[in-house]
Amino acid sequence: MSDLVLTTFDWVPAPPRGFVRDIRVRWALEEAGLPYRVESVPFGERNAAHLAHQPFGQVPWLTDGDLSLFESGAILLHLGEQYTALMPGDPHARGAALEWLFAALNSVEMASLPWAILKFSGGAEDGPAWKTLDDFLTLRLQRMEPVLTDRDWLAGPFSVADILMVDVLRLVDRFDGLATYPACRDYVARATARPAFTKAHADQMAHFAAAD
Ligand SMILES: N[C@@H](CCC(=O)N[C@@H](CS)C(=O)NCC(=O)O)C(=O)O
Repeated sequence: MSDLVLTTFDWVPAPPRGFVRDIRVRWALEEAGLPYRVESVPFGERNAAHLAHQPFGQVPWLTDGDLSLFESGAILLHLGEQYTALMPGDPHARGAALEWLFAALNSVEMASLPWAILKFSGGAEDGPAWKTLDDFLTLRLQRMEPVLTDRDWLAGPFSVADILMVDVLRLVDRFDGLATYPACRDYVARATARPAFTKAHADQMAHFAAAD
């Protein structure tokens, strides 16, 4: 195992705290019991060194020895490939974890993020654009609900697919968007009760609070 260093912002305003995507990486590292360090880049300035690691000037990225990886999905896939606590070894379960990892990022987050951004910004929720976004998310949640009714975790055992799907869904839950989807809500509650999530969340909150 190499030296693992997770980089996030030095500070963010209060609203996104607890939801900054470094939590996905923290959570995975905690689930696998891997030691890691956290480093910070300025929130207020995206310099060339930052862009060299994350070309969009975003966070997080993870360095694993001399390997530097951006995109939370790629980072979790990288960790999942090495640790069975994060990705099952059985080929069928592993295939399911891969499917759901991409489904979380490409099918559900694609619908949930524009919806959540509008909620965050306090944007108008009565115009045609809002209805389009709300309907798009509804289609995804209506499909997730029966999936999560008959299983605890997406791929059998808990995996990185759950970390990503839960992180995507809990942002919807933050704005009460899961009110009519009890299986989705229970799934988020079940996952966020895990000690690894609790620690990851507390550590992220403490990290940003330390810079206030
Ligand atoms: N697809 C990227 C998204 C990363 C992302 O949106 N990061 C946010 C923090 S949660 C960020 O850096 N926002 C600042 C910005 O976009 O300038 C991932 O999953 O890693």
